[in-house]
Amino acid sequence: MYQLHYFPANANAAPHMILEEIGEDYQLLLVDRAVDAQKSKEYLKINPNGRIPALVDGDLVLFESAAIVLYLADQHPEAGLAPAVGTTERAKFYQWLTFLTNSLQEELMIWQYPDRLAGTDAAAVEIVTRGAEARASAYLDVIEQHLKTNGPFFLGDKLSAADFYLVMLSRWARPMARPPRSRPSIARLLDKLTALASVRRAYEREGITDEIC
Ligand SMILES: N[C@@H](CCC(=O)N[C@@H](CS)C(=O)NCC(=O)O)C(=O)O
Repeated sequence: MYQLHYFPANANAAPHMILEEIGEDYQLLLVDRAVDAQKSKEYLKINPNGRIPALVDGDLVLFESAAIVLYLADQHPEAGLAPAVGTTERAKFYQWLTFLTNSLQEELMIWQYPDRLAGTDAAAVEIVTRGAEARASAYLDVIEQHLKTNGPFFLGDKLSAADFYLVMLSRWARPMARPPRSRPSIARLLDKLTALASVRRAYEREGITDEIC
């Protein structure tokens, strides 16, 4: 049975929604950030980066949420969450999922934890925070433009794992001056996704009871 190491609404949320969408049995294992369990000796054996999430599938131990999402989508082609390998649709799917994890997610992490780059210098923290928010906002504008022309989902009419990934990041980005939902085509995608039982169940099982994003 799959085991997903998680903390509520952390980077496990996208893999978790995918697990729910697939409908396979899985076990949730809390990594309690309140006591820095992600840095414990035991957890570092699972993810040497001390970061959440990690997926265990028998002998396979995987970290990086996008890699977990891709793995699950490929293991369960019947769920139809990723286009067939070798197609142009698959290439576009790689593009958007990589853009989400590599560009938007990274900028949001800097925005949320500016001190990790700027240290204790308040002025530097302010500069890093503002810069990261501006860059994340520009990435969201690119997504909005794409969804406006080609939506409602990243791959047009076809739901894919990339759409679930945007839900996870949109929750994190809610406190931005221009939150993701202020963009109409992103809001349309988020409305469709948060209406799915799989998405609601994943957050509920993590103990999230407020509006998802
Ligand atoms: N790129 C990684 C990022 C993972 C990550 O940074 N997770 C955060 C929670 S959202 C974490 O574990 N933070 C704890 C820490 O940095 O100590 C992924 O997508 O899996």
